[in-house]
Amino acid sequence: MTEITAPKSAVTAEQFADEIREQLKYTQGVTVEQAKPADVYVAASTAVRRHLMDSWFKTQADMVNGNTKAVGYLSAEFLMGKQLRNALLNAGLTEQFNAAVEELGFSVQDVVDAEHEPGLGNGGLGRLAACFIDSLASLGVPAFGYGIQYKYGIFEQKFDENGKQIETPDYWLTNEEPWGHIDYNRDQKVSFGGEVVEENGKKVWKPAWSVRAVPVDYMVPGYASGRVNTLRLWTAKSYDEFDLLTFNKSEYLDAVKPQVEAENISKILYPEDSTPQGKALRLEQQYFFVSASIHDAIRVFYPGQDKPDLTTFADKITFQLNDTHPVIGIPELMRVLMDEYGYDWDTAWTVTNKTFNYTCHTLLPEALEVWPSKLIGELLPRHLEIIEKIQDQFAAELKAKGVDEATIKDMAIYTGDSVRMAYLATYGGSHVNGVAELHSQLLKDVTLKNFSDVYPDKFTNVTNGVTPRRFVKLANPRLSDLITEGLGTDKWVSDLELLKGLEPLAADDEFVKKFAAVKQANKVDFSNYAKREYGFDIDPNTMINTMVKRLHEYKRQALKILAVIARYADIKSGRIAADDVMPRTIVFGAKAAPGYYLAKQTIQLINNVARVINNDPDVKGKLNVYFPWNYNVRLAQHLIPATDLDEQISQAGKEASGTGNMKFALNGAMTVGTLDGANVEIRERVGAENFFLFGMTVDEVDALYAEGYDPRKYYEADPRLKAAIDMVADGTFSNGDKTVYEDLVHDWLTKDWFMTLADFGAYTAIQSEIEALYAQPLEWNRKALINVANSGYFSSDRSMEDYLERIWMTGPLK
Ligand code: GLG
Repeated sequence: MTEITAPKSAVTAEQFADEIREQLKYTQGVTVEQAKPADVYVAASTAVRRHLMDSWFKTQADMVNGNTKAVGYLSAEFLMGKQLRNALLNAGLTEQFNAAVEELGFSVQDVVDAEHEPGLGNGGLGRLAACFIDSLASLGVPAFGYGIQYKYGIFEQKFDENGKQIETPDYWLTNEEPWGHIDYNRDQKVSFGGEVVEENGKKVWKPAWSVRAVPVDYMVPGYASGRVNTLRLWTAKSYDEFDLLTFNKSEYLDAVKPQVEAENISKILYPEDSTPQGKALRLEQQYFFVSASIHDAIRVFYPGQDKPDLTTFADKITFQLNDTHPVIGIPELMRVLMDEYGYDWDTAWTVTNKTFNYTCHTLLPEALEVWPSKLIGELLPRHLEIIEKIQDQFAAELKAKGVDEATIKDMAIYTGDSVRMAYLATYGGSHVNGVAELHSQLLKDVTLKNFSDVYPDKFTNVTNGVTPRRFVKLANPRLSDLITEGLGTDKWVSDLELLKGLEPLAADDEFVKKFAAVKQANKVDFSNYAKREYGFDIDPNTMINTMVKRLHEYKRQALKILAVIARYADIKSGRIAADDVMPRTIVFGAKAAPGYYLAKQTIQLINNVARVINNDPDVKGKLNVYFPWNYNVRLAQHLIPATDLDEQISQAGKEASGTGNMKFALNGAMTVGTLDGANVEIRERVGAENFFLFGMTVDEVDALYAEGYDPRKYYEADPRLKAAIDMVADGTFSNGDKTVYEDLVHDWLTKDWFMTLADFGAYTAIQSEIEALYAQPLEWNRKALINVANSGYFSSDRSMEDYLERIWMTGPLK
């Protein structure tokens, strides 16, 4: 007997069809006959939302009336992915929806496809935020996600005829968007600029301009918890929409200028910040959403109170700073407490310090934000004063602790010229955490060493996780059914450690064969999807070998493509007979930051390697490379379940955690990877014999830097590496034009900052191990199944439990 615990609504398919009809008729004003799939999508989404409404109200009421501290997750990014399927799952309406849509004469696929994915994030950090709020709702923990409803999210990526990345705006809000509810009546005023004056011995900020922050609320339904939390994304509006006087002088564009300026704040995710205007806009965005969120929390938790007792604020809500973007919240809460509510400095500091915690997501020093003081002074003069005072207090505290002058200077939050947001966050909040064990250790040993020496108790680790709802249950229904069959229960969806129960089944050949059949069917599905969406002809009978993540030098897509080229050269030169080659399809997915030259060159190279190889009859069916453009959550959900081999090949000590690695392991892919980020913990859990490890360790990397790294040495010493780089240089992948990849080749041979060349030998050596195992499907799948069985730890539910226990000190609603 299989135990089924998934949510299931009592509503029948017929009733749900009626609800859709009613929405179509009374809200959207179309008949079923006139309706397009996009209309049905809106109607069905609205209908599901209605089913979640009571739980949403109850969760909010229990949160405010109960005594459970809430979590406010402050994040510049929430990379949510599509909403409809997830909402249906949590409302227990999936089957009813499928049947109802067909009854209405539509294809489920068409209706689901009508949803445009909100791309309100870049990559790992934004997707992590989305997983976390899903888990908090599923655990029944009261929480808000607070961020920005960007009008344009991450750019839509296309490739031109030369394989270059083209960025186009992502108009995700052009059609009706049924999930976000804009609430004009709960707006907040956010001010900028101006000056600080003294009035009756008190500092008073006289801002020069203000924007109206209007919340757009997204429901965050929990799985089987009966709870629905809120993702509150702020949109910027102007107080003076339109200047009639100016307009009547026929200065039409000037008449809407204030509106345009205000709305720019929530216009786009990460505006280009190489110009001073761009920098200012980013800081405006950060302050905008953080200030609105702090005031919102006061409104929510002290309803109707003119003189709330904000000394209890940290008992009502704890704010998690997702990276440095929201760190301006620290001086903002100080300002609110002192200037708006009249508390003294010390009281304000105690409350602020207790309220905030900081998660660092990087080890690259350039990714820790530093703002010019001048800019802060212009936009937020009162905050700069507060930061200066925080610095004075901090320096005095360090001195009292016996820290020497030079170290105090090193640790400065405010240096005179600039403000280091990571330092402000570390000092201003109660806890700092890294996102995987290795990363947290390196934060303590290197990046924030001085801080960890003085404040060791602040530092902790929480290893990242991913939500099993979206990334297994929704993305991989076949595997989900097999897991449920194997475990005799579907409880694993909310208690992922139960996957451990699959481990004995790895010894059962029949079960392993079923597992292999699931993978094969997923590969066929993906092949069809890739054909439909991209026109690719992917052979599902080849190994699907995937590398998907942002394009960055440290992640080393270059290592992968050089290995592909070397293999191509092997076949072309006859070093390996084509018949001896194990057929592989390599799939890349990656966006490069628009201003990141070498990353864009790498994209162009991958596309052109794909073009040359895929059109070469000598390697046909043996080696294929595909690069579906615009990698996003949707594509991830199709590709991850179909992948045999996943690449996590960053230089050791550079990838803070990685979360793709977790999604692949959970979906039964094998990983080839370095000892970096969460790879370390994945390997520990699944067993060294079930993970393809290669490459230098952090210590080896450091030693090589210290000794003086010369990439050319590796080029000269390894004929296969040399052949591959020479092919890039000689125009093989640029129609004979040797200039196209000149800069890339030059960088590899002279700098190679992330030691791609040094790891090339180890990386290509492990390929024979990989291919030997893949040639034994039963053994491969046995190991892949063991990966699934031991990846339960990487549920974001577990991450949330760790945060609750180590940092937030709160729990589920009673
Ligand atoms: C990061 C890191 C990733 C990490 C993710 C979530 O680069 O290694 O998995 O955050 O913590 N800046 C990022 O996107």
